[in-house]
Amino acid sequence: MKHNRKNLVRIGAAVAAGLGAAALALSTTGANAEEAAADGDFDAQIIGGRPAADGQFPWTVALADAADPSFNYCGGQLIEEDVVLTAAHCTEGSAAADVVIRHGDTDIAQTDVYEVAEIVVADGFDGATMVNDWSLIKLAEPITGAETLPLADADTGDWGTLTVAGWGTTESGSMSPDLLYTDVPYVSADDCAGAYGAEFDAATMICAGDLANGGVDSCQGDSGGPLVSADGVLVGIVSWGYGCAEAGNPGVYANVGLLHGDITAALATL
Ligand code: 4AZ
Repeated sequence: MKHNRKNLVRIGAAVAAGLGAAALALSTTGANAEEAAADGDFDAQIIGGRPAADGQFPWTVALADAADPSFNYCGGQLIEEDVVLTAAHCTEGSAAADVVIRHGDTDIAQTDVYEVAEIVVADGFDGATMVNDWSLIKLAEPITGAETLPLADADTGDWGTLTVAGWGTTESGSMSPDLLYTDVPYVSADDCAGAYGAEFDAATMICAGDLANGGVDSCQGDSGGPLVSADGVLVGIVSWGYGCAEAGNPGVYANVGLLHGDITAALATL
């Protein structure tokens, strides 16, 4: 499966156009399921994941359609009691009134629904290249007492084993009702450039996955969600990749350590 990134962009556009769940289902089962099955790696899809325990990812949220809050299409994380950090491609083209935030349980059906006051998409976000793939969502009211996730404030190089979580596509080819997570090894910028050439932008992106074997990865619907280090800081935001969990095609994430200054500057304007 080569251009999962196009599916992802198409979903963003569908959501923005208010097409909702039907468009997502079509796109996911169409391109992704068929191509993954053809690749013979369909059961590799949070892919390689396990159900999260209560309280394991307490700052995790989902973005959902305000017109149909049962339709969640991206992940995100609380970085303040009233601010979510997610992927720009998850919010581009959406007005605050189009989006709600779901939080408070690993079972998506049990999460509470929160209204959005404002969306700020990263300056310099490019939906064709996924450069600067981050945005901030200010909630209408804080989720008082909610845990927040600290941001990496520098790219320290080798992060070792990282963890990614989300309600996105699983081996069944559909979104997971339960929050899943998996461990993904850090992939160096050199190795990621080897995999993706100039499509990997070392100034704004970071990669993770089992480069040699595949089998563990984020996938469609996990976008915007967290890539966290063993010591509990946000290292990356789920962004794109060719396929999901394929050997040689690691997951690509917005590089929070490198984007930290831009993110905190935008945060100060909310
Ligand atoms: C997506 O389409 C997507 N394997 C997210 C993550 C990855 C690929 C695609 C990484 O939202």
